[in-house]
Amino acid sequence: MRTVFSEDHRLQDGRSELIEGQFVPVNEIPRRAEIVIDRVRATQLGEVLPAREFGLDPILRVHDAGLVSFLQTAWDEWAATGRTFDALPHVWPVPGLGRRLSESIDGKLGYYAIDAGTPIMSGTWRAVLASANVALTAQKLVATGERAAFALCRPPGHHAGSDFYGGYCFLNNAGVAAQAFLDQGARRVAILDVDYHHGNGTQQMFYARDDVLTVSLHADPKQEFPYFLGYADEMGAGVGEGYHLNLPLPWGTDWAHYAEALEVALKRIRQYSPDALVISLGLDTFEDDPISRFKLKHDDYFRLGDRIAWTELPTLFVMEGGYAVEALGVNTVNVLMGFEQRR
Ligand code: OKP
Ligand code: ZN
Repeated sequence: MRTVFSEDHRLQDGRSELIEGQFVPVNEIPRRAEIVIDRVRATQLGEVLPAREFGLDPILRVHDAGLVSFLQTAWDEWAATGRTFDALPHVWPVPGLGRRLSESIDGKLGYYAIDAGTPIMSGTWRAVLASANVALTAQKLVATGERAAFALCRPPGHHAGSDFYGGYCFLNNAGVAAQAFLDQGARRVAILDVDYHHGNGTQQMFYARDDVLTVSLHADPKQEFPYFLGYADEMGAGVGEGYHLNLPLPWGTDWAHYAEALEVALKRIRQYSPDALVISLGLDTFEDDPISRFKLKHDDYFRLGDRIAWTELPTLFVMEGGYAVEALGVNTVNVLMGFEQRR
């Protein structure tokens, strides 16, 4: 299959993130994308194409205009205060204490961000826009007849919702692509999120809709980020009731247990009979991932790709997480090779 990639991802290059009370060097580093594109080339997965430009319209189909304009100007507003280091929030609205949009950049950061792990710097917006354009370029390949394509997006997207960002994500690349399929004539689209973390942005974005089925396998939020959403009893709202499926799994989950939940997910997707399938492809389920606690091995990723192919759907793979950086190229391409029955 073909891969879409943009060098502009390098403009997102944060210094530190807040995890468990400490500032640590960011996990979501430029090298992640470099190691994946190197592996794509070394294995001759297929042609590598640059991203095309789509403007803001397809983004604004699923994101709030306020969030988008905030992301465009946040760095300049931050730098105007004289700060030369990455922008992070330090105070948040909680229910019962108001949620005014302050004119202060610090107020705006807390208003739109869900965590202090997602730094904004001078190149963030360009990297974020390029990542969405990577997804949209690959989406077009699938919409115009290719069985599958790989959007090598960075930064990732599944924690970004219609009007919030965080969890290393700014715009929801998979969500933008899913909406693009619908806008180009698809009647139904499914998103399957196999990242270790619950895709709270994706869930929020499509929760009250029945034209996008969202299914997620992830570490149980009672143990793991993002903590507040991703539980099994969240099944959609309004006309979207029954069109969201969470399959939370405990720390320590290995392939045998993962595969059982995957079959439940894939059967629900087949039953929905979508016109296209978008995979939020996170590889942080790997046994050596530094911030995660599942136990998948290199070869399990061939199996994952093979099971996804069983749906027989036009499939867009969208890169999400994965922080065992030296293994990330192998694990990512193993999924894509498994999908193509090449190994
Ligand atoms: C982004 B993606 C864990 C702290 C987690 C944020 C994780 C964001 C993951 N103790 N901090 O891979 O889903
Ligand atoms: Zn993740």
